[in-house]
Amino acid sequence: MLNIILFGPPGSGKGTQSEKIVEKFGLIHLSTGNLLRQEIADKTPLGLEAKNLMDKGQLVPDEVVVGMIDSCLEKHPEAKGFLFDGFPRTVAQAEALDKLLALRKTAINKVLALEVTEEELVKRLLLRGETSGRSDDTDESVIRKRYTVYKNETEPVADHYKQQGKLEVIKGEGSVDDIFQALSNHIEGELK
Ligand code: B4P
Repeated sequence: MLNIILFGPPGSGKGTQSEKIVEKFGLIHLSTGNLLRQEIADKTPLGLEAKNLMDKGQLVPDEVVVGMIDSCLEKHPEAKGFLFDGFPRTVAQAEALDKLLALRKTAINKVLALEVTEEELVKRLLLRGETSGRSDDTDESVIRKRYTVYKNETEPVADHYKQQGKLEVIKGEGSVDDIFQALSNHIEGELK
């Protein structure tokens, strides 16, 4: 099995690159952001709780997203591997993921971290907000709040996997194709 985490701040290109990676390598795409937006679109109680937090740039509680990931893993017992996008976002989520994978006799192979400056992230997300209809992309103060949450709560996840010798940092600025090539090279390295 090949399990990859695509890591990086909001707007770093995780969603963009994930689509290309899953197509090339035949992995199952698990994006907690997409799963939560689906709950919101379906107007479930979980979706209503999530929307309130997401609109403020805050994280959804760990147990909620871990539960979503657990049931997705359960649905794909024959998967060749998974691409985790936007998850884990806290050290507690990373520890829970490591346990969920260990129960299935597998583990994370690599964490590919996209590095992008704060100014570039804000620019990209405001631009996306003009057309995406995402309420968390239209207000600059919410975007900056998401970046602060990333620095405080999510960045320590990189250290968690660095200690396991699994972290690779990749420049997330430049053309989508060049970044995809760099990510693909790392994934191919895992297949050898
Ligand atoms: P996500 O859906 O994960 O949102 P994101 O981080 O904003 O998106 P992403 O990083 O994938 O966007 P992309 O770069 O592709 O999360 C949204 C919210 O959900 C969170 O704030 C949180 O509230 C909640 N949530 C999600 N997961 C959670 C978890 N595990 N725990 C708790 N809460 C959770 O795209 C950005 C823009 O950049 C696009 O317009 C794209 O076209 C552009 N772009 C991409 N690559 C580019 C490049 N190379 N050059 C120029 N522009 C580029």
